[in-house]
Amino acid sequence: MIDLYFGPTANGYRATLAMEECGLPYRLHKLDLAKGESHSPEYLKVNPAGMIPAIVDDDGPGGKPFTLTQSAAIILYAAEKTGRFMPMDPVIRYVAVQWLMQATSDVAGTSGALFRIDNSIPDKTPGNSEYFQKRLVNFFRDCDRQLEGREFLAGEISVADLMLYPGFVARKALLDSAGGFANLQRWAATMAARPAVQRGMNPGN
Ligand SMILES: N[C@@H](CCC(=O)N[C@@H](CS)C(=O)NCC(=O)O)C(=O)O
Repeated sequence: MIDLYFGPTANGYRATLAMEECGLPYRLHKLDLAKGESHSPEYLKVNPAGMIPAIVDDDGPGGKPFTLTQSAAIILYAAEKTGRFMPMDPVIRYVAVQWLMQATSDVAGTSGALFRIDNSIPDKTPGNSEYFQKRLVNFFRDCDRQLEGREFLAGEISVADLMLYPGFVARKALLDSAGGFANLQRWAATMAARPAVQRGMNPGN
């Protein structure tokens, strides 16, 4: 059984999506990030960085308990543990890895920076939020281009789609107002129709 430490953010949903899509049984531990629960002494024993998501698999590699953090690492772990979402063809596999990295470093990294600028940073310099919004929209345009003529980022569904989808949902309003994104919107509708995605985006219900 996997213990999953979660908060209702894109990174949290990436982990629940991975568990649901891979069919891995898990116990959900909801942390209230606003109350600082990810910095409690008990949780810091799980992830000393004080962030969600994290998993503790009591049947990890070699049958031993294993703790893992970072949403992309959790997606890869779930995929490899179950033999799903990592395409077998070496070319398709590395296309999936490329778009997993794009969703992680470009999309999630910029979305996280934008969240900090809008909500946390004490210096409210005008133009900073718009700068990161434009940058984020451009990264989503790269995804939209990749999805032209493809059902999923690597052609077949993969770890890359699991990483990108919660980021898309979190920034849907921004993308709707920017306009365009026909391929990305069609892909998102396909993802949203998957029962495991629906469970992953609404965990514990
Ligand atoms: N790169 C990490 C980012 C994790 C992260 O930023 N977690 C946030 C919520 S989305 C968090 O736990 N923040 C609590 C804090 O910083 O106090 C991942 O992909 O898992």
